[in-house]
Amino acid sequence: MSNETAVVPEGVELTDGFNLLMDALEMNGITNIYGLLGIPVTEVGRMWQARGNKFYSFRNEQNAGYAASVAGYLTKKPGVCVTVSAPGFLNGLTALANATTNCFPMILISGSSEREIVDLQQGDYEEMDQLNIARPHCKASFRINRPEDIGVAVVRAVRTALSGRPGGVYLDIPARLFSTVMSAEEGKKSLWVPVDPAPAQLPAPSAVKRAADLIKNAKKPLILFGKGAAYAQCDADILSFVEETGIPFTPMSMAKGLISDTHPQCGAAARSMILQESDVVVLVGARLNWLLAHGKGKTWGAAPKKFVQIDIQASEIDSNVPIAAPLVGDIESCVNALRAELKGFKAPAEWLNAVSEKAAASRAKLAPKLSTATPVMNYHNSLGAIRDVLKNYPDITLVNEGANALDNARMVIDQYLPRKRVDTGTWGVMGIGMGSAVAAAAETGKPVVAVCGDSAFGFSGMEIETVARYDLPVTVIIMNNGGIYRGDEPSPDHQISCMLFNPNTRYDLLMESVGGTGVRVTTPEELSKALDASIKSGKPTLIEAIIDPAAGVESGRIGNLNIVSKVGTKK
Ligand code: OXK
Ligand code: ADP
Ligand code: MG
Repeated sequence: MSNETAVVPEGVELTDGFNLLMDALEMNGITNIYGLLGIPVTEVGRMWQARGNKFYSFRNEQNAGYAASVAGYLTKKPGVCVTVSAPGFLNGLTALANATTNCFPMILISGSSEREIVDLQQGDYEEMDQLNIARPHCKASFRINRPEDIGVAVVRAVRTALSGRPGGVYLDIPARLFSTVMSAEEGKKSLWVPVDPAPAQLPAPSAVKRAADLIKNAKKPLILFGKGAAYAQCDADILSFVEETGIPFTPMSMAKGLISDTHPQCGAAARSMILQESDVVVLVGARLNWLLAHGKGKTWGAAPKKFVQIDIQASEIDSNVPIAAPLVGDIESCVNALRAELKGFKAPAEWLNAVSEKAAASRAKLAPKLSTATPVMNYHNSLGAIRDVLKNYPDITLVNEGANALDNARMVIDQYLPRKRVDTGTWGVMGIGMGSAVAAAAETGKPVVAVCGDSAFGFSGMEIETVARYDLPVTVIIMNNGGIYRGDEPSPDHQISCMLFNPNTRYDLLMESVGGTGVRVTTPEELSKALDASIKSGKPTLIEAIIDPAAGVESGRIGNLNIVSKVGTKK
């Protein structure tokens, strides 16, 4: 049988699959594992903890997986999630696919049923061909059949997750392997740490010159940062690039704070104008996908546009529109090469002034809405209150999900430091809230505030028990408008509208029931007070903010994607 190993002579010190896996993960610098335990991986959790490491135990694997992926994004090390077989694996797979889509390094490790039964489809406990099901949803899917291969498998998983474009890796471990023994000495020899698992990739000098020439000739250049730039952790180089060139910049949502939203060159509040009027756009770790209207159409205006694109993935270039100057390499190397080539260059001051003026005008226009009370709280004044409190805590991580709760918070809440915003990402996925909050608290050791729509929260709501159990400094704010998009949709006869939830749900009491603090607020003042107290307490808290059911708009800012024919809804 393929997974049997050599017979070990009597008296030789032994190790087993469980221990080798842990040795390999520890050697590779993993300290936190996120997961949900059961047959056949239960001992992974116990043994990991007994070794003095942290195991964050969740209520659903999907949330554990999101946590692992966010840990990967925040730390530039693969986040590890452990699940049981078939259903547990499938729950975790959603998060692995999401990690891969978002370019977050993550390793999903699942126990699996015995190969000989799975392969003949003879009906094992939680039988599933996990190895092949995972394959299209991640960068690589590996199965380990022999204990002496655990070392090489972990090394390959780490290198694959981190190198080039980061992403997810699946490691399949058949149940029997965990308890298969081998000589401890041979086992030790089978483990190693990869040298330089995320190698720098330098751009060709000719490509750098091509990009620099384009930028030098631009009248209205723009730098657009994506979460790849935040992930790259070369924050000081990026700030220097912006300040030396005097080019205005705007962040994609998770790149907010890579350079402070209050920086004088930040054009986030002039977004439409800069996308439309710019002539040369330097994309730094941002894809021209749906979030950027695929680089074309009215979002980008009539002015002819040339793109410089910095990305580690060569096949990303020209994905949607022609890229005039591709710069393929890692962001740190590319940005520094460009800086050297652009020495002495300054973008036209009148362009930066025009952008600053427009941004200042937009901010001034928004300001009164953020501070004006209304009979029932709305997104603007509640988020205005949150923004003002968070100004005093620039190093909290903001987690954000929902539709209106997402779009409005992205617009209203300034970010000041890199990698302090985690949101629904490339897929616009709901349910990342609690997993992300746990990971951010665990990995940064600092407070976290999660602003969630009431619908979005529901996807991972039970994890407030996880937040409370680990006593994490997490404040969850639920923007409760009683429904998806809005809470005032009329219901058909004898039915409840499919877009509504029970408006009397007491989310605050849910938190109380799991041992945290629950607060219900109806005014911006109450919200400010509760949020400030919660952050200061460092204790698990849920603030239920009652929002006007009529406050939201259909699909938030992406209503254009929600296509309905002229025929309309049949009554
Ligand atoms: C930005 N703006 C500001 C400020 N910041 N005004 C004043 N003050 C400040 N500080 C302005 C900015 O200039 C824009 O106005 C506007 O606010 C919106 O900005 P922004 O950055 O949010 O831009 P926009 O157009 O919404 O960006 C497009 C987008 C974004 C696709 C990148 O919408 C996005 O990230 N969406 C993710 C949506 C998502 O994933 N939803 C989950 C799906 S919910 P103008 O005037 O300059 O344009 C779901 O599942 O189904 O519905 C479902
Ligand atoms: P956003 O959603 O913020 O626009 P995307 O996820 O679309 O960001 O894009 C991130 C891009 O960054 C991906 O194309 C990815 O290949 C790239 N990337 C990630 N890490 C690096 C890195 N270290 N160097 C270069 N490019 C990177
Ligand atoms: Mg809602």
